[in-house]
Amino acid sequence: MTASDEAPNPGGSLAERAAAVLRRNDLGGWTKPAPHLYPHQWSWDSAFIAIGLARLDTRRAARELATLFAAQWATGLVPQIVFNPSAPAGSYFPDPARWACAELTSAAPNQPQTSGICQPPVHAIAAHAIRLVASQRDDEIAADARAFLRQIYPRLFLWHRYLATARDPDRSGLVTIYHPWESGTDNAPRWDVPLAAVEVGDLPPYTRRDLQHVTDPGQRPTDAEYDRYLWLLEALKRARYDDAVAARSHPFRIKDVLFSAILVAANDALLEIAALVEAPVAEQRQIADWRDQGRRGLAARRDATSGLCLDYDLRANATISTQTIAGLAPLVAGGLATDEVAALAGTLESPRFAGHPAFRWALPPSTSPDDPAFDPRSYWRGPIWPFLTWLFWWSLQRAGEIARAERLRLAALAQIDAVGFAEYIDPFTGEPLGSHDQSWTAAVTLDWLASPEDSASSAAERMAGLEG
Ligand code: 2M8
Repeated sequence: MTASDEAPNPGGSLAERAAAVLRRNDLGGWTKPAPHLYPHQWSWDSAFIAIGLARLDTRRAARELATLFAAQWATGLVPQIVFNPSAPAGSYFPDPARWACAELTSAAPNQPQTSGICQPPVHAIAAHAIRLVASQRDDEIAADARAFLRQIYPRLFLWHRYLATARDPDRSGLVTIYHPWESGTDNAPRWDVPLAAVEVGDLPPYTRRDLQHVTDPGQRPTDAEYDRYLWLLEALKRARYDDAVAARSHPFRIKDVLFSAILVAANDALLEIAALVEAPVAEQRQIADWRDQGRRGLAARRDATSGLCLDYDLRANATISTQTIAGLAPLVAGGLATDEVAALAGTLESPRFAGHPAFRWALPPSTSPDDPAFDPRSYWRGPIWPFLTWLFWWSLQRAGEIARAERLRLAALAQIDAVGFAEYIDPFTGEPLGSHDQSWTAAVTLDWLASPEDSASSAAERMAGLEG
């Protein structure tokens, strides 16, 4: 066990253990990502958590998203963190006082307090998943899910409009991020070069809180990275979180292909939701335009030599040439020709990613072992993240690659059964790293166990007694 806090070790089936993790991390209406390391509500964690919760209780899953969207900014931004006022003092940094959002912009809510950046928009995908599961339950549950979609749709539309406009003033189809934390893949090698170009000025002092929750600091970002993270935060504060100002002068401005691909897939989901709630036709057309523009933007970022889709550094006017899982982003966006799907899925399964001969399970690592910056134990620089495996499993299914998707699902379930609900995992040794009992790991496990590919009887057996 590398995490400093002992992992509880309850018995029971995998599904029971996964449900127990979500129950323990449930703070009433929302779920913390991990027992100690992350004591607040995180945006994209909650979306994946809702997908898993839907398998237990679709109303509770809907509430997870509704709680998050109650903190949406007037601009449409859905904040990366919604702060928990009851979190133990000093348990996480940066705290609300450091962000000072409501003091600096009227776009931020006074309550609840939030951070001033965002994360990938998985939410429409989650809302749509809730509806799908609910439609297989009784009439009352299905009706509640439809009511939830009617309530959340305008907020999702505002969120996507924010990303397609304020975060893409040139209408490139690609979203600009202002901070590695916005990508969700915080210390991935793709941010090394642009982060090195950020000159840290007079930084107010701070104490890292994340290191108290892991035994080995090597599993977390370095102090040099944290200084830059905090400096970028100060830069956003100086801009008063104004997108127009940040778009001109912020020292970290990247067209993030994975974020953008998730928005494309989320626009597909939002389009289905829009039809279900009978949204105005003009809005439905707008969503389809955003989606198509996104696909064109991603196609323009494909690198013929590596076959990967590459991020673009707007400040340096340069392509970021690294080999990470984000390079396979077009698979997530969908809408590809059959040969393009086959090429990307082939790369996913090749020794450059999941097919490395020394990997314990054939699962995609966050960074390719071929990248010079690959590190199998350091956070986003190599370890396997089960929720990301889920995203590629889901994408392969959407692309009709059922056999490949099934191979991923079975390997991922075998991995989680062996190591528990770890935040991330060393691809060679299978050692669980970061936090134990990570909520989104438990959530995707529940979804995998209940997915149609699980043989009807064993799925029913595993899920028996879990539904609320
Ligand atoms: C990690 O990021 C946070 C900052 O957002 C951190 O390191 O403190 C990332 O893995 C991110 O993707 C995730 O949403 C968050 C909570 O699980 O932790």
